[in-house]
This record gives sequence, C-alpha cells and structure tokens, in this order.
Amino acid sequence: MARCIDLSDVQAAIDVVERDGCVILKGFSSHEDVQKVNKDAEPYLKAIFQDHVSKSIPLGTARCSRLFGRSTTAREKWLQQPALNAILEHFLGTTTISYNSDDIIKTSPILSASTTMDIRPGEKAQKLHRDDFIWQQTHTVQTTYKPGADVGMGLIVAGVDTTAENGATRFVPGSHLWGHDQHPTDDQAVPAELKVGEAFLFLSSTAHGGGANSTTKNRTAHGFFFCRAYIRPEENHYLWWKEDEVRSWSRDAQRQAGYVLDIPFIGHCDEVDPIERFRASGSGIFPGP
Ligand SMILES: O=C(O)CCC(=O)C(=O)O
Ligand SMILES: [Fe+2]
Repeated sequence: MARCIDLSDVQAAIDVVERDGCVILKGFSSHEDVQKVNKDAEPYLKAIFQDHVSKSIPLGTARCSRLFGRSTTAREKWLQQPALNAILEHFLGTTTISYNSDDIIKTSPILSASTTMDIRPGEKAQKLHRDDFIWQQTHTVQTTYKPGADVGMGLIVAGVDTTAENGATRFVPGSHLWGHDQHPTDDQAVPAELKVGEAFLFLSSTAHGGGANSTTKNRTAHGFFFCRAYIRPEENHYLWWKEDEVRSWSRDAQRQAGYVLDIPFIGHCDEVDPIERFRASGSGIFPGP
C-alpha cells in the first residue's frame, strides 16, 4: 500500500514522495466537497470515442475533461490549498540564475490537464505507464531521488472509496528511480486505495495505471496533472488569436503554432485533434457546454 500522510504535514509528504514516488494525502477534502465535484463532472461524463487519441486509456473509462473550468470547488478549493501547492512547488517549481545577470528566475507549476476518470464495471486494467512519456522524458537510474528530476506530477482525488476490486490506481513503489529501460510488470504494482476525502499524489516518473473494475459500481476519481511552467511556448497564441484568424491559416501554419495533436496525445482538445475539434465546432475554439 501507499503510505498515508496528513496533507498538513508538507515535509513528511515530500519525504514519502521522494522515497516511494507517491503518497496518499489524508484530509484532502471534505465529503461534501467530493459530492459537489462529483456532481459538477456528472453531466459531462461520457464514454470516450472509439478513435480517441489517448490509446492508453481503456474505452470503458468515461471521462470529463476540462474539469478545472467545470468545477468551482475543484479549482478554487481543492487546488488552492497552500499545503498542496507547497508540495507541488517543491517538486515542480523551477529556480535558475539568469545567464547574463544575477537575476533569479523563478516559476511555479501550472495545470497540464484535469479530467474525471470514471472506470465502469467490467473494465480491464490500464497498462502501467509513466505519465511523463507524453513530454518525451527519459530517465537514468537514481539511487536516491534527485530534486529537479521530474517535470510533472499527478493528483487523483477519490470520488468514491477506491479499492483493488473497483479499480484503485495501481503504482510501482520506487519506480520513479528507474532508468528508461526498466519496464514495470503487473505483479510489481500495488493499489493506492483511497477513502473519500483522500487523494493520491505521484511523480510523473512513477509507473502507475488505473486498475480493473470487477465490481458493479463505477470507480469515480478526479485527476489533476501539473507540469513545470516552462513546458509551454513563450507567446500565449491560443488566447490571442481569434478562431476566424486561425481558420484562415494553412494547416502547416496551424501546426506550427501548436494546433496539433502530437503522438501519444499531447495538445489534444477533449481527446481529439484540436483542429478537428475546431472545425467541428463552428463557433469558438473550445466548443461544448
Ligand atoms: O484512473 C487512474 O487511476 C489513473 C489514470 C492515469 O494514469 C492517467 O490518466 O494517466
Ligand atoms: Fe497516468
């Protein structure tokens, strides 16, 4: 099992993550707030398309992407907790001294993705993976954790109690220290079982995956994924350009500006190529309710 630490004990949580690659945070949410977020996500939960791009997500997992915008409770309460942000800052904050002056350059982690993952009864287990493969990260073997080694972290908040039977996230303890050539096997994975109110926080280098659901009820969990702030272009094109302007560009130019879905699934828009989504919408780059 994963070690459990109270969210308020920031240093203890950091120590466990450095040692195991992950930690269960107790006291992350009230039961009432979990019910609120479950309700916020519910109308958007839908089975993902056959041609979905996130090939590693089994098809029997319904998702609600863009949860950050869809749930005030998740965005303004869960993710603004100082203790959570202190842990994220420890692992993903970046401080450098400028090359040509003594200026200190400091950035804090940003949200990379947020999605509810509702594993339906009968679903098989997700393949064990390291989330940072989407950023083409490779790793060399470490004996002890080197601060700075990771570019991302994941946070999975229980929407219901999660168990080995209903698909609790499985993880491989210590796999954040593995080299790129070491691959996890299912027998090395242990379930991070969560009670409602708890959350599972892990480095994006830690091998993990959603479990199989052999029960008759859904395994609802809300995932928030963070990355270092420099994992983005200098100009914020997506905010700046209007839909009609982008539509008028050549496909090559759209791709160059980042309107592209790269393999395995970086840059997607609701699990779809952004340009397909964009063309289908007719109004607004980010369509839908
Ligand atoms: O559903 C889970 O427990 C984990 C999902 C996951 O690993 C992912 O979406 O990358
Ligand atoms: Fe993952």
